Amino acid sequence: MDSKFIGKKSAAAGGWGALKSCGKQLLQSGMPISGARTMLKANQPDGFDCPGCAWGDPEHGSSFEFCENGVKAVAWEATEKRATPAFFAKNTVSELRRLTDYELELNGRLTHPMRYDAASDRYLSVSWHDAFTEIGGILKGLDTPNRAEFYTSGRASNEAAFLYQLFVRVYGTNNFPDCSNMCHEASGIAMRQAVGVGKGTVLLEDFEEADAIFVIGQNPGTNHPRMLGDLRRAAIRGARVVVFNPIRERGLERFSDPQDKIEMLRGGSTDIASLYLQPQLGGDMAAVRGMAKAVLAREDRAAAAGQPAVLDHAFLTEHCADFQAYQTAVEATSWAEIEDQSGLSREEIERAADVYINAERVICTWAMGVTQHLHSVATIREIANFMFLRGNIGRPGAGLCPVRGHSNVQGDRTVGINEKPPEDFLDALEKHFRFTVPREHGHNVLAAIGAMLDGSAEAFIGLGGNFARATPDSALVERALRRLKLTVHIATKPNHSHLMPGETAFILPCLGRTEMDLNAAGNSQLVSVEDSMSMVHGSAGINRPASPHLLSEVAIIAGIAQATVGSAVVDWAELADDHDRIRDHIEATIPGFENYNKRLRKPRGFHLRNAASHREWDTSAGKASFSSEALPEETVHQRARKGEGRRFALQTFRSHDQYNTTIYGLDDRYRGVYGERQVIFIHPADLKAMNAEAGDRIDVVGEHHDGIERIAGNFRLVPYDIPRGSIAGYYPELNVLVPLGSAGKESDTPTSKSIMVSLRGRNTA
Ligand SMILES: Nc1nc2c(c(=O)[nH]1)N[C@H]1C(S)=C(S)[C@@H](COP(=O)(O)OP(=O)(O)OC[C@H]3O[C@@H](n4cnc5c(=O)[nH]c(N)nc54)[C@H](O)[C@@H]3O)O[C@H]1N2
Ligand SMILES: Nc1nc2c(c(=O)[nH]1)N[C@H]1C(S)=C(S)[C@@H](COP(=O)(O)OP(=O)(O)OC[C@H]3O[C@@H](n4cnc5c(=O)[nH]c(N)nc54)[C@H](O)[C@@H]3O)O[C@H]1N2
Ligand SMILES: [Mo]
Repeated sequence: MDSKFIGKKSAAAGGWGALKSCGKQLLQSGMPISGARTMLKANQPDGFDCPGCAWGDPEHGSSFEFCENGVKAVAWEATEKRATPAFFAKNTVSELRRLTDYELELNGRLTHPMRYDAASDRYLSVSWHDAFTEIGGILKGLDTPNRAEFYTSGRASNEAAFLYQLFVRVYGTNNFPDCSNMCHEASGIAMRQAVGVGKGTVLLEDFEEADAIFVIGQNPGTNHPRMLGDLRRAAIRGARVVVFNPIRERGLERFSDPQDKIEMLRGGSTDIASLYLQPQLGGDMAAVRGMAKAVLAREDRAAAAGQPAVLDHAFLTEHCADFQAYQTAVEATSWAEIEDQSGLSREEIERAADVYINAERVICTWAMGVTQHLHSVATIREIANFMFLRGNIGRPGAGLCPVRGHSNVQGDRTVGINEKPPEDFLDALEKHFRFTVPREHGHNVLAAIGAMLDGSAEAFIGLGGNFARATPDSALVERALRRLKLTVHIATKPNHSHLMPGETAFILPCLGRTEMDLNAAGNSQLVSVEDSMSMVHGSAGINRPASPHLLSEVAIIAGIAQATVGSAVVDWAELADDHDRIRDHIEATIPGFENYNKRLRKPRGFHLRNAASHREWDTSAGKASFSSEALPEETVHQRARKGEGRRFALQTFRSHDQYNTTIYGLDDRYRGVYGERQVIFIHPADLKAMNAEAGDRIDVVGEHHDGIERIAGNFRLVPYDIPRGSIAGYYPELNVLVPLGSAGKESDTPTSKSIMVSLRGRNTA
C-alpha cells in the first residue's frame, strides 16, 4: 500500500518549520509583502486583534507576537483572490457542492451581495437594498419570530454581537444557537456552578508565577501557538508542565520559539511537558479524581506523622461548601475504577499528584478534549474540586483557565449572545431601550437543528461560521437548511453552508478583522473583543477592503434590522455610523464596561472584573462549591472495549493546517501527515490486529444505532502513539459520524470527542 503521505514529524513545534510555513502561506495568498506588513500590526495596541485564537496578548508586546497559525489566519483573510459574481456565474451551486472545503475557500474573498436563483441554480449579484428588503419581508411574514434561528460564530466583535442580539430581541426571540454551544459551553456551566463565574480566573501574568501548569485535553501547538511561548517561559523558569492527552502532541513535548534568536540559530528547542500522561478518551474525570485521592491520602499521612498539612484548610473552611461530601465521594471511588476508566496506572496518577502537591501555585488549563464529551460538566467540576484542595484559585499564579476557541467567543456571550439570557440582563435591556423583551428561552445549536428538521424553524441567519459543516450529522443538517424558507449567511469567504440555499437565500459579504472600516464621514471605526483572560481591547483593521461593495458586520445587521423591525425602538443607522454609540449602550446595560470608549483606547484595553479571582463566590451556596458526582458509569472507551477489537472510540480534532472548517492546506506537519486529510490515527497493535498496514483504506462506520446509517468513506490508516481502542481523525470531514442524538449532560454539546465507530476494510485492488 502506498503510504507516502506519512512522513517525518517535526522534531519540535515552532522553529524553522514554522517560519517556512509562514512564507508559504503568504505566497499562496498572493501577498508576500503586504502580508508581512499586515502581520506587524497583529495584536499590537494600534492594530487589529488576531482572528486566530483567544489567547491573551502580553503587556509588553515584543515587535510582534509571532505565531505561525496567526499568520495563516491573517493571510487567509488578506488574500488577493476573489470569489466574484463571475465565479458564481461560472459554477452552479450543485457543481460547487462537489468541491472540498479547501477548494471552495481557495476561491478567495466574497465581493458582492449574492442572491440564489433557483432557475439557473446559481448565485446572482443583488443590491444591498434589495437584499435587506427581501430578508426583512420574509422575517416579518413568519407566524412567530421563534421560527427564525440566529446563529453566531465567535469571531463577531462585541459591537456586531451586541447589535445582533438587540435586533433579534426587538424582533422577538431568544433563538441564539452559537458556536459556543459546540465548544466551551460545559466550561461556562461547570464554572458557574463551582465558582460563580463562567470564565477563566487567571491573567497572562499568572503564567509567569505558576509553579505547575496542568494542560488537559488541549493541543496548543496548533490551536493556541502563542500559549506555547508562555508554557516555554514557564518551563525554562523551572515550572512543571503536566499534560493529559491520549495522543502525543509534538507542541506539548518540545517547542522551538521562533522569537528566540539564539534557540533558532542553535537549532535547539525547549522541553515543555515534564510529565506527559496518555489517558483513554473521556478518562479525565477518573484521572483527576485519582489525583485528588492521592492528595487526600497524602494529607492523612501527613496528619498522622505530625507533618505540615497538604490541604489548604483555611481556604476549605472559609471559602468552600460541600467538602465533606466530596471527600466521601473520593473515598468511595476505588483505584481499580480509576485505573480502568482513565486508562492510566495508579503510579502515573500519583506522579502527577506529586507535582500538584509540591507546587505552591497551580494553573489548570483545558479545551475541547475535556468539553466535547458526555460528562464534560462533571469533569470540569472535578477539575475545580481538585484545585480547591490546595486553594489554587484567586491568588497569583493559580487558577482555572478554559482556553477559548474563536477570538471573540467569550465576548459574544458577555454582550448577550445567549439562548438562556440572565434575567438581569434582559431587565437592563428592557429598561434602557424600552421594549418588551422576549423572556422565553430560545434554541441552542441542537435545538435549532431539531426545529429545522421538524419544520418548526423556517429561517436561518448566520453571523459568520459554517453551520452545515461544523454541526453534527452534517448530511442531515445540509438537507434541513435547504428546506427552509430563508437562509442568510454573513461571511467573508464561500463555504459549504452557502451551498445549502433555502427557498430564498443570500450571501452577504462583510469586512474582515484586518480591514479598515470607514464610516460615511471617513472616520475609521474600532471594534472590540474579549480574550480568554477577560481582557477587552480594541481592534482596527489596516488593509483596504477586499471589495468596495463590502459592508461591516455592524452595517449589515443594522440594514437587516431596519428592514425588519424599523427604527421605532433603535435608530440602527445612527449606531452603524458610529461604534462609540453602540459601546455606550453596552456600557449602559452590561456591568463592567464603565468608561468603555475611553478604556478601550488604552494600549492593552481593560480587564473585566472576575469575582472568583477575588475569592467572591456568586454561587447558590455563596462559596466555592465542591461537587461529589460518581464517575460516569461507562466512558466511550469502556464501551468500545466491549466490542472486542471491532469497535473504536473516535475523537475528531484539528490538523495543523486548518481553522475549524477552513482548511489552509493538506499537511499536518507535527503529526507527520502530508497532502492528505482523510486519515485515521490508530495504535500500531490495533492496526496489526486488523491485519492492516499503514496507508490501507477503510470506511469509518458509525455505531450509534438510532436508525441512521453513518459512513465516512475512504480514509487511510496512520499508525500513531495513541491508546489502544482509541482512534482520531479530522473535523469537519468526520462530522457525518457525530450523532445529533449524543450530547453532553447539561451542556448539550455534541460529543465530537467520543464517537462509537467500527472500521471496515475497502477492496482497494
Ligand atoms: N490554528 C487553529 N487555531 C484554532 C482553531 C483551529 O481550528 N485552528 N480552532 C479554535 C477553536 S474554535 C477552538 S475551540 C480551539 C480548539 O483547541 P483544542 O481543544 O486544542 O482543539 P482540538 O484540535 O479539538 O484538540 C483537542 C485535543 O484534545 C485531545 N483530546 C481529545 N479527547 C481527549 C480526552 O478525552 N482527554 C484528553 N485529556 N484529551 C483529549 C486531543 O488529542 C487533542 O490534542 O482552538 C482555536 N484555535
Ligand atoms: N466534529 C467536530 N465538530 C466540531 C468541533 C470538533 O472539534 N469536532 N469543534 C466545534 C467548535 S469548538 C466550534 S467553535 C465550531 C466552529 O463552528 P463555526 O464557527 O460555525 O465554523 P468556522 O469554521 O469557524 O467558520 C468559518 C467561516 O466563517 C466565515 N468567516 C470567517 N471570518 C469571518 C468574519 O470575520 N466575519 C464573518 N461574518 N464571517 C467570517 C467564513 O466564511 C468561513 O467560511 O465547530 C464545532 N464542530
Ligand atoms: Mo471552538
